[in-house]
Amino acid sequence: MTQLSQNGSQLSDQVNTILNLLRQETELNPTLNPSDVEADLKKVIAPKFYIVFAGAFSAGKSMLINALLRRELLYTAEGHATGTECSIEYAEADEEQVIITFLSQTEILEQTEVLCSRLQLDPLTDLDDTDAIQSLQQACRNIIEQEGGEGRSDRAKQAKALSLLLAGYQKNQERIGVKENNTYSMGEFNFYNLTEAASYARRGSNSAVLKRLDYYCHHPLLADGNVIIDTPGIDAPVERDRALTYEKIKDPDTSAIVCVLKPASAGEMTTEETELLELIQNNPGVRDRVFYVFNRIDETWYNGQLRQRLEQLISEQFWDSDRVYQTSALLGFYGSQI
Ligand SMILES: Nc1nc2c(ncn2[C@@H]2O[C@H](COP(=O)(O)OP(=O)(O)OP(=O)(O)O)[C@@H](O)[C@H]2O)c(=O)[nH]1
Ligand SMILES: [Mg+2]
Repeated sequence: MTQLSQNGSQLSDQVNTILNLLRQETELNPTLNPSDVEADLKKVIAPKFYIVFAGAFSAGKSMLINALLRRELLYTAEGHATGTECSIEYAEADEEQVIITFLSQTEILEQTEVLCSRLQLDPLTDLDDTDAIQSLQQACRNIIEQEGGEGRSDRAKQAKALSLLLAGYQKNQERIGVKENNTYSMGEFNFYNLTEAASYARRGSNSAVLKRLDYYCHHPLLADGNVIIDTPGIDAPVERDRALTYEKIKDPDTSAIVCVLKPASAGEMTTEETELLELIQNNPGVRDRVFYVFNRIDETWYNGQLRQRLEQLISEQFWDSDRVYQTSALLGFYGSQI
């Protein structure tokens, strides 16, 4: 390990010397971009292994991560819980931290535009126009009422998403940059620990205006460059969430995907889960890096019918995979706390 880091620091010194020379003599190689070289160098001397947890809402992605880290870090709840991408990297025990990144005003306006056009509402042109925001909020309430509740139809879900986005902007206005993605440390929020930040970012109006959360957490599992990525459910009410997970799955930097599935609790795959599996199975670059985790297995212990349906599903659809696991994140987590 010492030998490796010595070699790494020598390599880094040498590459930086060459980069400095190149910066002085730009004519030598005008096509070389020093920041690309620096990024490549970082990958060589301190490689990161990105492990993405993906799946439907309430499958137990966040609970499984909490169980693995043996602490109550991420926010978990029935219903849609995780509202934004969370990455978890290693930190020394006294250097734990969370960095919270906000969307910019431009990105928020783009999202309101998309939602207004789907809902056939007049678009918002200025985020500081409080009258226009109030009338949009009223329009959202009317749509949700007409549709019979928040989760009753796509239209109601979109109205809810728009309403949360507008409320999130008004609540966090002073933190949001015009074009920049402003970042804040947990100290700037007066959070005492990582869990308080996780709770602030749970799905709701705050998460609607967040771009990502970066946790720096002390746990041996994260040492040596392992980075865990928690994602919102692929069937979350905000469409950008599914796009985000799909992008992560296709990203060549992703080392492994933990696909957390919930048929043990639901009895069958949802449409979104089937789509996710098809995406993975039709993509040979990804297929070999996937682990299928059937979570909530405890729910089948006292329900013979659920047990039978799960066994049938696994034997029919996953017979050719040797990376199928059955687990209970809930029991794993509580077990770790004893
Ligand atoms: N019975 C049982 N409940 C579980 C298990 N794992 C998670 N849960 C519960 O299921 C609910 C959802 O868990 P989460 O970890 O928030 O699920 P998620 O996949 O992160 O959901 P989103 O963040 O909404 O995408 C929580 O109330 C958990 O306590 C399990 O193995 N068994
Ligand atoms: Mg979650």
